[in-house]
Amino acid sequence: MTQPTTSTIERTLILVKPDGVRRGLSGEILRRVEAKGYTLAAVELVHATPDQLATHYAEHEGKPFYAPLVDFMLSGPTLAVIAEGDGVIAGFRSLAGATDPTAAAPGTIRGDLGRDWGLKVQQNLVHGSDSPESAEREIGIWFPQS
Ligand code: IDP
Repeated sequence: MTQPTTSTIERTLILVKPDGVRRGLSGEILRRVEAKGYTLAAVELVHATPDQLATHYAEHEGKPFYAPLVDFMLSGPTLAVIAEGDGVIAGFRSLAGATDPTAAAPGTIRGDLGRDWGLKVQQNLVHGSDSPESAEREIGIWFPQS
């Protein structure tokens, strides 16, 4: 008798933020995503616009870190990636580690590669969608042609 299998193939939006691109870490970050077994479905270097960032970070508008975050995201190109795989949404967030690179666990992208920037928590190398709804919304922002 064959066991029923449950598969949760998903897609997520990953961003290598401007600090990651500037520091030449895009390849290392994508290597970790692929080594985990996820597939890269689209990769594009994007210079974000203020409108794109206002939509992407709408939930943070009004918070003290919002303006510095948007300024930072405008400071250079971002690598936008669609990754696919079983459980990739939670799986990539686990690979990324805690938001603050100083607190992120060793073994994670932010824990291994993120620098202690003092109060500049926004420079934490990567973004990953946090739910299927966010993933579809964010993919539409960064890959409007898709
Ligand atoms: P996440 O990226 O780990 O999901 P969120 O809480 O969704 O974290 O915040 C989005 C982004 O906003 C973070 O990745 C980080 O760049 C920035 N951010 C969040 N909290 C702070 C803060 O307290 N200070 C500075 N930047 C922050």
